[in-house]
Amino acid sequence: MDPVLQPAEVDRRGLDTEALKRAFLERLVYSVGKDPEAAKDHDWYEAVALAVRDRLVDDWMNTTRGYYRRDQKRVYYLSVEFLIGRLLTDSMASLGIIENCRAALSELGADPDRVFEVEPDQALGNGGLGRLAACYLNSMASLGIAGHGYGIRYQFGMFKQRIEDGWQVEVPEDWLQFGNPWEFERPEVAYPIEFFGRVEEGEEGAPGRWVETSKVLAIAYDTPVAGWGGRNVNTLRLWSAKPTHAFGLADFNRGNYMGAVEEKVLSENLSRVLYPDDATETGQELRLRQEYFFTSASLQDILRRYRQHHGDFDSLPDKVAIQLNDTHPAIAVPELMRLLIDRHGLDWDHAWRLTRNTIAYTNHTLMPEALETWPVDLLGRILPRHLQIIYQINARFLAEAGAADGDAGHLAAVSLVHEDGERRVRMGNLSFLGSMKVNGVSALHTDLMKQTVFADLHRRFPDRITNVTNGITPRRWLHQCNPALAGLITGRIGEGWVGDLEQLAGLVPAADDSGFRDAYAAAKQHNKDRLAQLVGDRLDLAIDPSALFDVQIKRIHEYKRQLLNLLQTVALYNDMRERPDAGWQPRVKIIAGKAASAYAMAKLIIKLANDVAETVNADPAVGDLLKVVFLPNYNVTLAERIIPAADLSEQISTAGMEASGTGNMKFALNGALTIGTLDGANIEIRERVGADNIFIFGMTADEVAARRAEGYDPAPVVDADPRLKQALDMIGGGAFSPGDPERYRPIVDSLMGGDHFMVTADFAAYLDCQREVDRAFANRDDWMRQAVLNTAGMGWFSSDRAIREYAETIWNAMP
Ligand code: 26Q
Repeated sequence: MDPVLQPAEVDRRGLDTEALKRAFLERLVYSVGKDPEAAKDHDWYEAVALAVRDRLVDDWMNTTRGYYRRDQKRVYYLSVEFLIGRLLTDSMASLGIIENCRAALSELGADPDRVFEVEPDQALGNGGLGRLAACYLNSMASLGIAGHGYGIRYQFGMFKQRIEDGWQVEVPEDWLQFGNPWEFERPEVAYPIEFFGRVEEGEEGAPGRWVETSKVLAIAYDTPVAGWGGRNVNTLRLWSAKPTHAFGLADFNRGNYMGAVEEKVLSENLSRVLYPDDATETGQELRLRQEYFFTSASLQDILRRYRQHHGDFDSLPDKVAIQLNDTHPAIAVPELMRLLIDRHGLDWDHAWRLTRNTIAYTNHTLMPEALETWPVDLLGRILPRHLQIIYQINARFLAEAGAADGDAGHLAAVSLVHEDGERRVRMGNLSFLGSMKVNGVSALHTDLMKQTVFADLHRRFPDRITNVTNGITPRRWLHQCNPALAGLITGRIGEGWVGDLEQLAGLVPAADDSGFRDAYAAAKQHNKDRLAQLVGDRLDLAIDPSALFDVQIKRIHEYKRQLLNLLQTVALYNDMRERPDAGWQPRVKIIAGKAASAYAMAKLIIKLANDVAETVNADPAVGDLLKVVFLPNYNVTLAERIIPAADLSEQISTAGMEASGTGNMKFALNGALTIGTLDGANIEIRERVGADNIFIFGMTADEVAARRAEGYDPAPVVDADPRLKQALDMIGGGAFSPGDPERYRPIVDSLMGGDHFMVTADFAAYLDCQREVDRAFANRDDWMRQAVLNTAGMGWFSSDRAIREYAETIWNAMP
C-alpha cells in the first residue's frame, strides 16, 4: 500500500481546507494509529482535536515567551471547579476555521456533526461558579492578560444524571477513558504536598518545622486556552495526585506488597472525584485535603515561576495577583505565609504584608449553611502548621481589633474561629483578612455582603469589599451556540461584537425594523425546531415548535424555586382543563438540572417534575396546549442547545438568595425574555434591557427579610388562594403519584411549615406575571421587538467587561 502522506506534506500550521485535510489524515494515521478506511467517528474526533490543538501551539509558546520577556504581571485564578464543556468548536472558532474543518472532514468522508458530537464535556464543576471560571479564562486570554487557571484534574467530574422511573440516578462519568487530546501531561512538573505530622517550633511568628508528614505528589496537566481575535493562548493547569516514590517503600521492603499498593490508591484518591455543591454533606476530610492539595501545588508553582526572574519577594504584589474563587482555596492564606516564612525565611510581618497584597477573594454565596468552616480538630490533624498560623493571624488581628473596639460581640463576629459549640475555622473570615480586595458577584449581593456575613469586618475595613458583577463569554454563549442569530447580527453590525460585546447596542434601531424582526424570529424558530427535534429523539415526546418555550435550567435547589414553577404549571393545567376554550397560549415547560446526590428534597423535586410531566403530557384535555419536559443530564453542551431556543427564561429565586446568576445573562443575550425576581444580576439586567422588556414579580430582598423577621405563616396565604390550595392538595394528595399518595408529603410539609423560600408568598404575583407573559407573546411582533432589545442591551454582561474590572480595580494587571 502507498503511504497515506508524503513527509513533505506534514504541516502543523496551515488553516485552509487542503492543509486541514492533510493534517487530519496525518494525525489519524500517526497519532491515533487508524487506517482512514477503518476510522470511526471517535478516531476522526481525536485526529481533528489533535490537528486543531497543533494550530494553537506556536501561539501558545509565543504568548508564554512574551509574558516572560515583558515580565508581565501574572494573574492566577484558583478554582476547585472549571466547567469547560467541549473544546473543539471553541478552539476551531477562535482560529476561525470551523467551516474549513467541516469541509475537510466531509471531503475525507466523515460527517462533521457526528464527529463533533463524540467529544465528552469537560465537566469539572457543579454549576455557576465553575462555569464562571471557564468564561473568565476565555476572557483573560482574549484581553491579553497573563492569566493562568489552577485547579484539580478530577478523574470523575460531575456525575452523569440518568432518570429512572422519574428519579435521578447518579452514574460516574469516566470522561478520560478514551484519553483527552487537549491536555499535555507534565510529569516533570511535580510538587510534594504534605499532610498530617506535627510542628516543632513556629510559635509567635517564628519559622515552624513541620515534621513526620505524609507526602503526595501533584503532577501538572496543561490545557491551552485560546483567546479571541489576537493570537493569545493562556494555560489551564490542573493537578493530578500521584504517590511519591518513597511512599509505601517501607511497607514494600517489609514484604507488605498489598499495603504499599493500597497507599498508592489512597494517595490517588485525592484527585479522584469532584464534590457536589453541598457543604452540608458529611465525610468532608477528603474535601479539605483536595483543597489543600491543589492550593499548595499552585502556590509552589507560582513562587517557582516568580523566582526564576526575581531575586527576592519584595515585588510579589506587583508581579502576581492570586484570585480565590470562593473560599475553597482559602487555605492559600496560611499556605503562602508558611512558604514565605518556613521555606524562604521571611519574617512574619513581611510575609503578611506580601500575602495581604497578593491575594483577593470572590464570595459567591451568603447562605449560612453554604459558608465553609472546618472543625479545628480536623484542620489541626491534617494541617497542624496551618492551624498554628491561622491562630497567630487571629491573635494579632484580635489584639488590634480589641484595642480599637473592645466590644465582645464584635470580636466574636470577626474572629477566624467560631467558638459556640464545636470550634470551627471560618474560611470566609480567613479569606477576607488575607485579601487586598473582597468582591461580590452582583450589585445586590455585594450590598448584602456588607449588611450581613461581613458586616463587622466591613466596618473595620470599609474599602475592602467591592463589586464585580459576573459576565459570560459571548464567544461560547452566542457566537458558537447560536450561529443563526450570530450570523444575523454580524450581517447587520459587522463581526466586531464578538470581541467587543457593547457593539450590540448598534442593534437598538433594528428593533423597529420589521424585516430584521422577521429574520430574528426566523432564527429563533430555527433553534426551536432543533430543540423540538432533540426532545423528540431523547424523550420520544412530540412538542409543538410554535408554542411558547418556557425554560428553567440550573442546579436543583429550593432557593432557585423550581417548585414555584411546578406549582404554576399545575395551576395552569387545572385552569386549562376547567376552561378549555379560554384561548390559551400553548406552552412547553422545559426543566433541566442536577441535584446534589445527598440533597433529598432536590431529588424529590426532580421526581415531581417528571410525575407532573407524565400526567400532563398524557392528558388529551390539554393536548398541545401544555407539555412538560424534564431533559436529563443537564450540562454545558445541553445548555448550548436549549438557550438559543428559549422564549422565556425563568429566574425566579427567592430575592436575596441568588448571588448573581449567569444563566439569566445567557438567555437574555440570546433573545429570551426574562421572568424573574429582583435578585442577583436580574436587577442589573433590568437596568440595561429596560424595565419594559422584562417581567419582574414578587418580593424584594428587603421584603423577604422583613417578612421572615416577623415570622412568615403560609397558612392564611394558601387559604386565600384557591388556585394554590388546589395545586397543593393535588400534589399532597397523590394526584401525580396515585401509586404512592404520600410521596410528596415532605414538599407540602415544607411549604406549609414555614416555607423558608417564600414559594407560597410569591405564588400569586408569579401567576399574574405569567398571564402577562401570555398576553405579550400573543403579539408576536412586539415580543420580537422586545427580544431584539434584550440582545441589544446585554453587551455590558460580557465576561470581557467583568475581567477588565478585575484587572483594573483588583489586580492592576491590564496589559
Ligand atoms: C463547598 C464545600 C464542600 C463541598 C462543596 C462546596 C461547594 C461547591 C460548589 C459549594 C458551592 C459550590 C458552587 C456554588 C455556585 O455555583 N454558586 C453560584 O456562583 C455563580 C457565579 O458567581 C453565581 O452566579 C450563582 O448565583 C451562585 O449560586
